[in-house]
Amino acid sequence: MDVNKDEKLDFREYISLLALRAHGTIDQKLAWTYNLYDADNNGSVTIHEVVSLISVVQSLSTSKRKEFLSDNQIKQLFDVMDLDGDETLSLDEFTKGCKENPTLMRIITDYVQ
Ligand SMILES: [Ca+2]
Ligand SMILES: [Ca+2]
Repeated sequence: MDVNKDEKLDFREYISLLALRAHGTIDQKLAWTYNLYDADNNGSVTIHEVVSLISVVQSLSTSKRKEFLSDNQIKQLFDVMDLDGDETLSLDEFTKGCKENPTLMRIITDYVQ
């Protein structure tokens, strides 16, 4: 995954992804995934960032195993995770939301499983 936003997966990113997949804890994986969702790196994740990342992942996906979500379903999941209702997800909300919802966790962390 393209951590440094240069639109290609460089060797270092690839190695860190492999290491994470092999040795990362759930919290590390979720923190890494959260950074991926935070496209503008401002430390919070908006519904637009979630929708755009999930659509990219879904459009790239060729696997039948992956689940496809409509924008509306994504919005519902987002609202469930947004505990304080400020329309953005903090890392804490993101981590909690994923842990409490195994289906969501599977969709959201699919790249790091
Ligand atoms: Ca952001
Ligand atoms: Ca929030």
